[in-house]
Amino acid sequence: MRALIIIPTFNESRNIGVLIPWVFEVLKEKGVEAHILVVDDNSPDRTAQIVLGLKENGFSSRLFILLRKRKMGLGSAYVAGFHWGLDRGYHCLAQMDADLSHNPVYLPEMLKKTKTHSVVVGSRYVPGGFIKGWGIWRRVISRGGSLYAKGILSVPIHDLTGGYNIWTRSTLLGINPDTIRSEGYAFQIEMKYQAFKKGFRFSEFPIIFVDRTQQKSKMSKRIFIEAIYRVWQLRLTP
Ligand SMILES: Nc1nc2c(ncn2[C@@H]2O[C@H](COP(=O)(O)OP(=O)(O)O)[C@@H](O)[C@H]2O)c(=O)[nH]1
Ligand SMILES: [Mg+2]
Repeated sequence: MRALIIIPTFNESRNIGVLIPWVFEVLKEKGVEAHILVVDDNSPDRTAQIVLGLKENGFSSRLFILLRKRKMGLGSAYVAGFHWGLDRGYHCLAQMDADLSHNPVYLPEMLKKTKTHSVVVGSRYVPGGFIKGWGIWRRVISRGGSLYAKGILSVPIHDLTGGYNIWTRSTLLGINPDTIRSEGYAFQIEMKYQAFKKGFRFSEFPIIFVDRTQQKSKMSKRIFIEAIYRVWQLRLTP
């Protein structure tokens, strides 16, 4: 199986150097072969230089970086990453955050599930799933956001806003990522909704999500508001 793990970064210099070797270590332990693509938006904290340093020091054939000129949003970073992977023939395309919230230990099992499912969702909101370290407001926004989107869009997926997911190649080709309009967190909702509408099979895999301890979240009021109206836009678009 040829798998690509896509990690979008903006100012993750204190996280990315820990995450990349950790991912490769977990994969090696379980005998899974996968590559990593970092999509960096010219982070001022020199995240890209750290990735390039790792590439030169042992990971040259397995680690890749897509450099973009400026911060263009999470959604477009993923779309660029998906194209990069589809063009190169990967069969499974995973997405995960750089900030160590998404524990790589789940990757081998999640990848295995793509043999029987088109989309594997790392889920905080199924039995066994959990959030560590978030205050009440962040919990309410995330849980409320998933329930809000789930209710309006009538989809049976519990974690619609999460960003730790794996897509099979045929699912991505079926959705066509170019048609996704959301820029921020709504991107996760929109992708899952389009896959559900097209009849792709989902598996929700319980994950323990741990809040970042280094550097800042890029969640903003604008991104939050986008998610609120996008859900209605999706519902009202035939
Ligand atoms: N390339 C790129 N990555 C981004 C952008 N915005 C956020 N990210 C990355 O997307 C991931 C999720 O963002 P984060 O701020 O942790 O979101 P939160 O977990 O919801 O607070 C992290 O790896 C960020 O570095 C962006 O505009 N461009
Ligand atoms: Mg995060």
